[in-house]
Amino acid sequence: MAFDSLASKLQMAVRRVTGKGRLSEKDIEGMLREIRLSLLEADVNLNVVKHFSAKIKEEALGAHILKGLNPSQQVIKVVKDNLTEMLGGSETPFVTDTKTTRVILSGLQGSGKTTSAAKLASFMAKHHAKTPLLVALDVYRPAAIDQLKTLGEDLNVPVYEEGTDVDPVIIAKNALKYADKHGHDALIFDTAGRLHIDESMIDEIKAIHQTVNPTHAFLVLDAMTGQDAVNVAKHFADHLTLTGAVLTKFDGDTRGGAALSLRHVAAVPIVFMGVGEKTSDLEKFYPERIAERILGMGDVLTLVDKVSENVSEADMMNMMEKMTSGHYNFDDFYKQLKMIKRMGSIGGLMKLIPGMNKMLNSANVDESRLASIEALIQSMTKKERKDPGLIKKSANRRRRVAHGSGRSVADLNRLITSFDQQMQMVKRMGSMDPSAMAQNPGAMMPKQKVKKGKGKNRGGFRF
Ligand SMILES: Nc1nc2c(ncn2[C@@H]2O[C@H](COP(=O)(O)OP(=O)(O)O)[C@@H](O)[C@H]2O)c(=O)[nH]1
Ligand SMILES: [Mg+2]
Repeated sequence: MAFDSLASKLQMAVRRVTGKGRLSEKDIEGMLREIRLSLLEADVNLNVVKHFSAKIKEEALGAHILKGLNPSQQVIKVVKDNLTEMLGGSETPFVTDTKTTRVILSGLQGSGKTTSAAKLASFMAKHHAKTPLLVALDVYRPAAIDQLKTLGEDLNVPVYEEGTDVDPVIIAKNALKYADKHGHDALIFDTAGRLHIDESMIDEIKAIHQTVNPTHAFLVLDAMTGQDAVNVAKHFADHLTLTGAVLTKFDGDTRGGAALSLRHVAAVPIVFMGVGEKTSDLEKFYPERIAERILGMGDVLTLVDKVSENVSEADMMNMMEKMTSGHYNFDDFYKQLKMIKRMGSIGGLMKLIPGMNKMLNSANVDESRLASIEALIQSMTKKERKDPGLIKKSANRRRRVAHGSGRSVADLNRLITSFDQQMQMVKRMGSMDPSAMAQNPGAMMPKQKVKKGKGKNRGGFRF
């Protein structure tokens, strides 16, 4: 996954200050040195590294932070905010025209233009109720037109093309007329790329821009090419009016340099990221969420999105209320497990929970253990499920439940431990309102203590 190495290094750097009640200037300096190194290793532009390192230093050394409450959490917030800023600050929305939305994609050969064109068609059909038309303007490579047609067929999106002998500017003009006549309210223009930037390519795209008057002029960049991608972007941005970038191949092991430098070197915001070869592998780019992921804070918002797709809000509120009010019981625990099951792989989901990522490294979340938990809870009496204290207090009850479910008492004890851990975690989260969480993300950082212990499952969340 993208950013893996940067993430582990930055988390290490930040850990220098976590959990400390007091911070000295030396602590901050040590952390900053490591942050600078990790960013440079991730191929982030040198000027960007210098600028942000200076900013983090200034903000982190602010008197109110070092003398204030929880200095380490505040320092982590400073790092997170600056990382978010490097990634572009606030999200750049993708708005469509009420009438006809016109998107032009440009970029070097192989950057992912044709694939992204198809992805965007699919995205607009799904999220903006558009009836898209793909337009083949790469007239230099016959294979490029075929590629677009194959993708279009899969998506059931028509492709407008006039072969390889017509000037792309004329094709663009005709495509606009065609769309008008056939009820297409979104056009995506797939243009030709070269292996290197050259004047004739820029001139051609300029002419297409003039004809199309695009709603969005996106530069498509391959995240894997790091600093090169940023240089290409700068050159394009110097000659064309770009509204944003689509950063592709985020699913690869990109070090992250392009994503972290683009905004500041080329002043181009990243609007979308490509996360795979399939036409559905396109995601909106949320700088803050990515910064949180890099710092191992989990991706609470993505989790919330996922949960809300699968669980009604009433269910969710009800559960949260129970958890924070101390009325949470085995029945609720069981219900929640079923929800998690409905949402898909627990492993993937757990990674989105703050702190869980770290714990998972040493824990094996075995989905088959879910069945074991189910059996254990089902063997409890109604009363026991409602009042977890009964089971905890009585060895007799524990033996009976374990026996009835065909599991061991150790299995049941593990279940009780994870139930308790969850209660504690939720209490911590529940005592903060969401805005406080945003103010103070450090509070959600993994607690180091959890990793201690011996043996196979040491310290992890056990099921
Ligand atoms: N893994 C991955 N591959 C991608 C992504 N976007 C494009 N590709 C692949 O990159 C290669 C070049 O893409 P293409 O769309 O033909 O680039 P173009 O020359 O700019 O039109 C193809 O093999 C694509 O499948 C992405 O987000 N992730
Ligand atoms: Mg192409």
